[in-house]
Amino acid sequence: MKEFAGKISASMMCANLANLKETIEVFEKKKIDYLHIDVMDGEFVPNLGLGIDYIRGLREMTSIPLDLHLMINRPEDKLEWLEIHPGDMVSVHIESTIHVQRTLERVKHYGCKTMLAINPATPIYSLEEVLEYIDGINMLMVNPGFAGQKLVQSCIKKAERLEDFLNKRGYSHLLMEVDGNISIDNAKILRGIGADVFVAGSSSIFGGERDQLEDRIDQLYAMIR
Ligand code: S6P
Ligand code: MG
Repeated sequence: MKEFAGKISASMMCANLANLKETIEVFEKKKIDYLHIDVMDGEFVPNLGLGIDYIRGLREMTSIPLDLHLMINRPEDKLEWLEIHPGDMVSVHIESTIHVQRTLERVKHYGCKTMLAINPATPIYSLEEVLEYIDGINMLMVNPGFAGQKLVQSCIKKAERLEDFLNKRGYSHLLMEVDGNISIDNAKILRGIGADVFVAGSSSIFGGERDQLEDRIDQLYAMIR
């Protein structure tokens, strides 16, 4: 178990646009740590997702930092479109570019947290040569592209192996973010393993009626702190 409090990154692709402002007000009241923005290009994943104008609009509504999850090919060419802030977190996928180390250096240049995302089938040993360039790993617990999927069961054991891998190499300080089907139960298991940042979507905070949002946030925080 980590010594610091687990963080919630609220998955904005699960938020209803019709009442976005109220949702953000609840997030501010509850001190949600990050807004998770799934940026998708229809190439790296079979879906299109939250883009530049949406990000700009959110920045006008709130100063909650963004957790930009880039599910796009060749992210290194598109970073400057995103107007990244120093307090943000940015995940690039190891599978999305040939030039992973170069891309991580470019992300770091913005002063944000530099995260490397890995798909369920990507082996942990592929992180070996880039540990010194990152602030954390975003472990996909589903094959990315869609909300509402079921966790790939082998990813729980993989999270255990990742924690062990980092500890053995002296990198236990790196953040472990978990993304996909993070229900209250899965959050509890993953917190026990050592996860730090929990992407909260339809499996947790957005799973019920609108008036349950605050309660659901409280339940999730209770599980990860
Ligand atoms: C998946 C994406 C995620 C989803 C999240 C939604 O492609 O990277 O960030 O937004 O999985 O949450 P849930 O609880 O519906 O899986
Ligand atoms: Mg995501």
